[in-house]
Amino acid sequence: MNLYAYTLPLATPLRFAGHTLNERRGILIKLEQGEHVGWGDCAPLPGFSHDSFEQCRDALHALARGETHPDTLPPAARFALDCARWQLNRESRLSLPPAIPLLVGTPEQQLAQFDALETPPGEVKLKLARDTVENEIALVYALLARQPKLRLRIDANRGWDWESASHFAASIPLDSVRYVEEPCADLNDSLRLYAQHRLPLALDESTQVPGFQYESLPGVRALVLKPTLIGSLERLQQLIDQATMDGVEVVLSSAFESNIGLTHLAHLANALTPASVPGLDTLSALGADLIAPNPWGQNKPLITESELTTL
Ligand code: OSB
Ligand code: MG
Repeated sequence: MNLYAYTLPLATPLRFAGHTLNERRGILIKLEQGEHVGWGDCAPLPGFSHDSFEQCRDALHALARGETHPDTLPPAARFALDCARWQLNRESRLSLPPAIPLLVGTPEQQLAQFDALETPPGEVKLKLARDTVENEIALVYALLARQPKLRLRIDANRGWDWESASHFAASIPLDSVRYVEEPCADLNDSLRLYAQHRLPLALDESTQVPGFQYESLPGVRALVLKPTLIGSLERLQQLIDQATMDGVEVVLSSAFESNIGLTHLAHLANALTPASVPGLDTLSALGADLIAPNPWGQNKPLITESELTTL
């Protein structure tokens, strides 16, 4: 096993829960077995992940020295190891899943990003609960005026209080909403949005609390699962099985991994959640590719293996 540290420039800074990121740091794992090579990307996201770069680095060093078991790795490190092993054992061509454009920033910026899309998408993901509710309701209507059949995945990242969320839910056409991810800080408030307004819900942050167990909740249409935050692919598969058996969709989602991690996520979505379209529109934020050009055709400078720092 070889370990490399990488740092990728960000086109614009990323902000999560008070953290401002000006660059994206991560670790690449390289496994070799005969002719076969498997790469894995360990990229915990500061402000969102519960594990850190340093924790993952120390745990992977301990693993390389044979001092620890994969089961004890932090999630991002375990995800990288499992992907590298997965790639070692199967070399397959990637068919790219359809894109769900991720709109970010102020309502004006999100609208401008939508207008700049080359092909009008059937579905987009909006990041809301960042501006006034009135401005965000206006954004929804502006998008629907441009494309009446547009379906919305909305992510509030727990940013609304009950009054704001409730006002939002009562003011928009609900048949345009596929789901709202984590509207309120309190899960009971989110569940109440379905009970009172029939707002369809999705869970993201709620699935990342340590010891999370799948349970059936009225109004929850989807689990948005980020393999970088879950870690073990076996555990990911278990959650997918439990949700699917309960009629709840699983949408795999990225967290600004490098092209290496994001390519694994596309493979995983094809293999594990073939009936749903994953949310992977995070590559354009990153200023370079690692090891090989990304399969999305985004043109970026390439950082080769020999240019990476051995960890
Ligand atoms: O909350 O879903 C989130 C990316 C990084 C951190 C958190 C989130 C995201 C995304 C990824 O929204 C894109 C997607 O899910 O479509
Ligand atoms: Mg989310």
